[in-house]
Amino acid sequence: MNTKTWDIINANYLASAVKVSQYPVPALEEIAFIGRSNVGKSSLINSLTRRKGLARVSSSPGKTQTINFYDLRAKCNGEEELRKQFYLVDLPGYGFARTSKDNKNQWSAFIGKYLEDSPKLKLVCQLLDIRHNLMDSDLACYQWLATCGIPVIVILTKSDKLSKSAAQNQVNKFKRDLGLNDERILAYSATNHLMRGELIERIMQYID
Ligand SMILES: Nc1nc2c(ncn2[C@@H]2O[C@H](COP(=O)(O)OP(=O)(O)O)[C@@H](O)[C@H]2O)c(=O)[nH]1
Ligand SMILES: [Mg+2]
Repeated sequence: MNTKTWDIINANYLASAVKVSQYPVPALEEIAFIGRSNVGKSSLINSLTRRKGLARVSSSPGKTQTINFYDLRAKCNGEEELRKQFYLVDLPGYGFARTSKDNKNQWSAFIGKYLEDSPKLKLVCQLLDIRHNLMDSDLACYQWLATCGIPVIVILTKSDKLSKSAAQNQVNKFKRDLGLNDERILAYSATNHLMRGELIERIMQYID
């Protein structure tokens, strides 16, 4: 048996930043998570790291306006020698209801600066609620990341809220709307964690 199986064995909150000088040192490779407020980003981070209280789960959207860095360690097939360390980066949510145009511009400038100043960013996971339709701001965000030349994986969250067939229909719809192949999309539930292993494998492909 020589199939590689990765697991995340350690996760710690490192820092919250609003400017480059507050980013953690040393710069490690990064995987970032982005999505609309309330999409389930904190829940996904907690599920992925198996740390219930690592990222704050909130029912009042739009609170996180900092870039949060977590230090992650992964191990392959339980072997000591096959270990990787990288940062998981939690980006502030976009598109919440009462956002003014100024706020939107601020958000793009803030995230844009992060993308520019992060040469070690390897992958962005864009989260979309599996029950919803693609909104203009989702598409704009996806296209913007693509223009920046950053690999993007789309994670459809809260898949437990739909039946299996309804969930598959939504996967197909988002695939069509965004022009994605199967490697670029995944339905996830932070409630049952079923696709946790699969998501970790996909993420680890981007870490050297
Ligand atoms: N059923 C279900 N609810 C979820 C899931 N992920 C998040 N939620 C709920 O959605 C709400 C927002 O989640 P949160 O992680 O705070 O979203 P964030 O604002 O994107 O960080 C909370 O009430 C969560 O309990 C999921 O996979 N399944
Ligand atoms: Mg959150």
